[in-house]
Amino acid sequence: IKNGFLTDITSHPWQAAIFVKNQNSEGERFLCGGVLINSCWVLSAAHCFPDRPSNKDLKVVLGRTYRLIPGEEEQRFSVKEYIIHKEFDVETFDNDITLLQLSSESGHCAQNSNTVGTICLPEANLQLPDWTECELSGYGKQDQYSPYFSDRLKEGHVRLYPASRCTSQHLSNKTVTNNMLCAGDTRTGGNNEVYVHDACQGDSGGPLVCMNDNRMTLIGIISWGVGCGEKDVPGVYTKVINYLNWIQDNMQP
Ligand code: 4AZ
Repeated sequence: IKNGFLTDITSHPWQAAIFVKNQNSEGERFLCGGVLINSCWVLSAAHCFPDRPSNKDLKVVLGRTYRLIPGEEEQRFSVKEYIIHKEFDVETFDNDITLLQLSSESGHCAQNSNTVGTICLPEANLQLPDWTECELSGYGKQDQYSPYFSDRLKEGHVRLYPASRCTSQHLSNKTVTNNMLCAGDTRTGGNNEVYVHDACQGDSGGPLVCMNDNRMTLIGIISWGVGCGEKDVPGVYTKVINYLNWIQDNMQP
């Protein structure tokens, strides 16, 4: 997250951290964010898995505030299977969505606690007003040019852009499809002293969450952008509402 605030997992208990085993060596590296949608399933982005790692090489951690430091109440899982959307387009990032099924030696999936909880999916007809304020979270870079991911979970505050302001014209001529939505920090200051909140590399797969009917609801999955936190350039998110059937059909117990 560029700008934004350091936060605690207790404020974003649906946030997942996905790790992958290093090739030809010990240890694991941080891969992407994810979001817990029910006790056994995490949503993430398809572009997080370009090398199609074996399920056995993936780990999902819930309940962790510091990216690399085990939380006292964290829950660690293996991945039983993961399902990349069959129409994911590596060129445009259309259909940038993946489901991961959690498994553990105990046979249990995630258990609700102060640090672990599910996010609500939207109802099929949900249409939030343009400029609704929402939040994103992640362990990604704090600057486009930083070589490092954040040591600690951060959150950012952004507003939903109207579709008319979410076109390739607004995003360096990159393809924007109807499966994408834009959100950005609309504050203006007349100069560059405005600290624009935005997602950045490593936040991908994590949540864009908006309040609806007093429930925090998953509206987007962090997907791509042009730079991080540039004034008037929104981040691009997978439009979760377009995938409710895909999620239900692929999430078999
Ligand atoms: C990335 O590289 C990425 N500013 C994700 C989101 C944004 C930029 C980059 C949005 O995963």
